[in-house]
Amino acid sequence: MVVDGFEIVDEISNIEHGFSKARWGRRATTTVDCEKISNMNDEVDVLIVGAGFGGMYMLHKVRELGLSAQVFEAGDGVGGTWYWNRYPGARCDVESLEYSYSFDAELQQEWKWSERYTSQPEILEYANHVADRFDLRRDIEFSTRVEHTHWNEATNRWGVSTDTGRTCSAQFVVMATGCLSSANVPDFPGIDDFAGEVYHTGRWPHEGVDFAGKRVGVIGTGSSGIQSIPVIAEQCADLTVFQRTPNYSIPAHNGSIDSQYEAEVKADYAEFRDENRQMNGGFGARSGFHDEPSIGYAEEERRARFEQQWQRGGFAFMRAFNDLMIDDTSNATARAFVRDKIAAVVDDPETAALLTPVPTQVIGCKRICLDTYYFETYNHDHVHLVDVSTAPIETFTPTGLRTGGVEYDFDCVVLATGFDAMTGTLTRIDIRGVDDEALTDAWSAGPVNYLGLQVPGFPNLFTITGPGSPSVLTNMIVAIEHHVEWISDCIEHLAATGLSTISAAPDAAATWVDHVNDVADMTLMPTCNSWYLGANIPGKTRVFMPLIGLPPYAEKCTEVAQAGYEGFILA
Ligand code: NA7
Repeated sequence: MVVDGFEIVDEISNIEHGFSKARWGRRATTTVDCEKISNMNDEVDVLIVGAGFGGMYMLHKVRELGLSAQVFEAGDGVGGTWYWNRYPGARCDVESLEYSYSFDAELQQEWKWSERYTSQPEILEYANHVADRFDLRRDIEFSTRVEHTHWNEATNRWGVSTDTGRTCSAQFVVMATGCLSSANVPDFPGIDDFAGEVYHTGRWPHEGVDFAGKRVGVIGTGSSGIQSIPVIAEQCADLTVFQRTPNYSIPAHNGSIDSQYEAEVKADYAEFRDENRQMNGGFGARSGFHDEPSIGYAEEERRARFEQQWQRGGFAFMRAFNDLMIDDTSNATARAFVRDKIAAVVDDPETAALLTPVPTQVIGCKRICLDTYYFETYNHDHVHLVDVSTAPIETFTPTGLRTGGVEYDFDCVVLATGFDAMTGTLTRIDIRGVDDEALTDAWSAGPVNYLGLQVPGFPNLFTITGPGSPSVLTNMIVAIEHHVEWISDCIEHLAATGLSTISAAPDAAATWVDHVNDVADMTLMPTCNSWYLGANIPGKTRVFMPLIGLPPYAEKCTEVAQAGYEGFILA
């Protein structure tokens, strides 16, 4: 029986399931299946949303605490980001010996990566290995998307319902929903009329896509576009790339893993992990970081240093000097170097000019891309570049799309258009806290939070790598491990002290959001329209969401806990 939410409030408020009458009453437009609601009898200590790297480790830690846990995962397997982003060329931009769990010494010793920068299939294999090794699957319900998460003040518990009808009541909810998990599909007119195939890089079909003999359009030149374009170009008959903003990209110089280096790291993995945790982004301690400003270096010396880091590949380039993200003059020297590299690689000067960011575009302001023959790809005759910066895509047509008055025909179009980052997945769930406040209302002026871990008015709800924490500016697994361990210590503390709830104090959260933006303002990071600011989503409040600087952040979190969870309200 499906009825409107208003009509069933009395019925369901009598059921022990963690939802209050008032909460459902407010969701006047929601339809609820009564049979499913009446089956809501699962009770756990901790409900975890998402079975990516955050959710998997959280589950493991909750079990270690001796508590019960349930994970709901929308996909039919573990891996999160690496489950969904199966586009050709998908690869991690952090080196594999660093982009892996450190919490288990044996796990990190036994797993063998094949490449310096691991491909998506291998990371997914690793995620599955972890799930098997720690017997995680028995507490994960796959193909189950959480739709509602409501706080019940009477019981001090969360009620969670899903699209399958499976429901659960929990003392704690941990949102391990990932930072880049809600695909941004721009509202292109006519897209439904296009007769060909449309794929988003973040929702790639499991069976893959056969590009052989096809005319392909790719929209977007962020990391996903830059990784996939060279691979798609190898497979298809004709490729047209629609670029709104050119991007800086550094060659990854990927290859088989250097076995000597691997042996060195594994000989003292714990020390290697510690060194990386001391880095601003939690990675790259051994990538030639030069802890000096570029000021004072002669042009030739500076270029030699950039060249050395360019040859190392990847993010190492931005480690050439320590002031590249705080001093525009210094940053300008780095971007001039990359501009020259693009000009040297791309044969056609007009294409090279289009692919080159304008001189004022700060390098590193948007997350820098790592590529394998990206710029070289444009030297192939069957690869074309269309600038849509001044003439946006007007409309899709039944046979392709139109921009600048020109029609382009395709068999398929790839949207490499990114994500509603950091907040998108959370705000798409109907999350309601104290007084039935919706998270979307609490975050109408940006994601108010304390330490990126909690939102005022949403007790016992934690966000792993949430906005306000270093998250996407770090090696995500380092940030995830830090958060999971902090959250499990916190839950343990509550149990040990006989307390049942913790929630962020509003004043602490307000101060924290200011702090995150003050820190960002000391750098060049807020100078462009990046997804860190929410600037890629029309209408999204422009607030710098991640906190720059992992080591001071981790110290702050420790201090807060040691001071009896200062800034939180414990009850
Ligand atoms: P990104 O980095 O957000 O890139 C999205 C790209 O799509 C970017 O080039 C956008 O141009 C472009 N885009 C978005 N909307 C449109 C429209 N309407 N028309 C034309 N072009 C558009 O997402 P990715 O998936 O590549 O990477 C996300 C992160 O994943 C990355 O930073 C790594 O951390 C891993 P814009 O630059 O906004 O002008």
